[in-house]
Amino acid sequence: MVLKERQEGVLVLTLNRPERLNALTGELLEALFAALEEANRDQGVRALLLTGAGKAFSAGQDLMEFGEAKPDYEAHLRRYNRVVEALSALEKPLVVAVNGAAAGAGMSLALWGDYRLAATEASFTTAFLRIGLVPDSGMSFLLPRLVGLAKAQELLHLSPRLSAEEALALGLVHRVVPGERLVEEALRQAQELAQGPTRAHALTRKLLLETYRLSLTEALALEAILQGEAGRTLDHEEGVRAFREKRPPRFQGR
Ligand code: T3D
Repeated sequence: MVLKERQEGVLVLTLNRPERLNALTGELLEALFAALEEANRDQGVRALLLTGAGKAFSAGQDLMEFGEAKPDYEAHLRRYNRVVEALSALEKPLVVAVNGAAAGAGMSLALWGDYRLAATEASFTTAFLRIGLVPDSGMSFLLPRLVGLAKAQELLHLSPRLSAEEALALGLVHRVVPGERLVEEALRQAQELAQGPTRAHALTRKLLLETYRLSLTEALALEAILQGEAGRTLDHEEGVRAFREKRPPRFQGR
């Protein structure tokens, strides 16, 4: 369901239900959650790359999963929320490579990347309201922050299907590359991040997510606390030493 492959300090996670456009099932979500938890614990993993197998990134919830039965949405959403909490609490930088369609919760997952690349042929649609649901998996939290309230209203209420270039123009992704180069480029980016000051990346993720709900005074206080933590890392010492010695830093992720 989720392929795991180590490429030096990068853990590549591939959603692997290509015959169903990597639509999300309870089983796939459990596998993704376990992989994220394991990656967080593994000191050797210093960056993650998330992508999809086949022609889609993910079509969101598998609408065939429950057959004719009406799912217990609240219970099912707990599985989603565990994954989203794990993504937001990830202590390593996350690169997402959107290889094809990203819809509904599949699009939500993509937005959790710290650096998001899309293949030229990728597309994005919020999809939720088209089937009478509300946005989930953190979409209501992230989307207005990424694109502003007015655009989020349009993308949710009208649910257009955006091309990769349109997604780039809105800031939903950072870069668009030809499909045949997507994974190579995403891996190169993830490997660069994996050579970085891992703790400072983790603390920066935390700051960017938390400061939205804080006042300026609270944000400054949090910056000071986390700067204290970053300042105690060996990577900070190494960064300053390398600057003074006019050489590239060799960060150890500690
Ligand atoms: O707790 C809960 O359950 C609530 C949680 C909700 C989270 C959500 O994610 S809600 C949103 C669910 N997703 C959608 O509504 C997206 C539906 N799919 C689409 O909009 C489009 O299929 C795509 C934009 C993803 C891709 O379009 P395209 O043109 O590339 O492919 P297609 O022809 O529409 O689909 C190809 C096949 O995949 C087709 O099956 P067939 O006819 O070849 O047998 C289609 O039915 C199937 N498929 C597409 N999306 C899903 C799916 N099968 C199951 N679940 C899907 N989500």
